[in-house]
Amino acid sequence: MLIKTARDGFIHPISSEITPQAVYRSRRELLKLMATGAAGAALASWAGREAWAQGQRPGKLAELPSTKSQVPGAMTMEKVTDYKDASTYNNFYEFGTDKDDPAKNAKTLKTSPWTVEVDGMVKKPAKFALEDLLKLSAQEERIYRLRCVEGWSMVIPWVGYSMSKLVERVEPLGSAKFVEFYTQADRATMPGLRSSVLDWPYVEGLRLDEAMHPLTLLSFGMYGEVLPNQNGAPVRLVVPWKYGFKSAKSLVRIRFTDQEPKTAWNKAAANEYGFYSNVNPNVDHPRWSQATERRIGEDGLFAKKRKTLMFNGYEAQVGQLYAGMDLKKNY
Ligand SMILES: Nc1nc2c(c(=O)[nH]1)N[C@H]1C(S)=C(S)[C@@H](COP(=O)(O)O)O[C@H]1N2
Ligand SMILES: [Mo]
Repeated sequence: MLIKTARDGFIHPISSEITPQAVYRSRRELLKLMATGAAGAALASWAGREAWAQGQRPGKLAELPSTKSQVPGAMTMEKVTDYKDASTYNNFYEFGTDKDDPAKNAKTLKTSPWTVEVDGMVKKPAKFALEDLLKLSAQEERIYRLRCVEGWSMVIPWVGYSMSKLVERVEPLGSAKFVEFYTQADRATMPGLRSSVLDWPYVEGLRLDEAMHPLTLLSFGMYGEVLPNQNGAPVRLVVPWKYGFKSAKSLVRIRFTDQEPKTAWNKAAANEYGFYSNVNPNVDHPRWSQATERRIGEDGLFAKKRKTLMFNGYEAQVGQLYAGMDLKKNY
């Protein structure tokens, strides 16, 4: 659903996921829930993994072989979201603002030939053909949670390699402090560009140390196959400890800079979407709580909302990046 804010006429999504402030359960009840939830989730996880790990790829797109990642924190044991859900419930505003728009409309995205330009404050700027980018480092499988700022989450087996591999290749200058990610903006094939809901192209950014973190994934596939168009083909970012919108889809340019990038969502509503956008249950969005989330696929009548975890559960791996920072200010 979309609403127009009176303040500035921008249109912002109001998802049906968003509920008033969570009502907290008693500590005892919570512990009980966690105990049963953990046991159930572990069993379901094995069932879910088995299904597609035993060669039962979705079978829709080209296979993208990979080996299991050894990066700490890269393989959550949680139940994998069904491919059907992961490929039909999407945010990709270039193809419309409804969750089912990208799956319906992204067929027009032309993913070949594709090049990614890497420039700015680097010793070795380069234009990579997709084929070369694919081979730059070994493809790994990573099972990451991805949580949308709207309050839903999924668990997806991505295929790709650490963004740091690409960063090392182009050799950033000492002056580079940030990385800016530009995505495809083609009016001929992306009907969503007719709307001024965002300032196109969709731009995202990371601090250089965030981009270098081993969990930051340059992704070319999911569920053992190349990315479906609606999930950001042919190459996207996946930053699992940040809200979903930081994971820019269909990348065409990566630029190193000494200035904090002006990102698409920050430009649209600076008080709602900050540069950092780390998943944080203690810092509410100005219009809704971020304390809980709904896991896509768990929508039965009795499905309980899950507690959102600090840094989306990746605190042990990434907490250090933000030591000493006020995360309420740097939202
Ligand atoms: N280019 C582009 N990238 C984007 C978006 C977008 O609208 N355009 N939406 C973001 C948001 S809000 C989310 S939650 C994730 C969704 O990724 P998924 O559809 O693969 O789950 O993509 C992010 N990347
Ligand atoms: Mo999102």
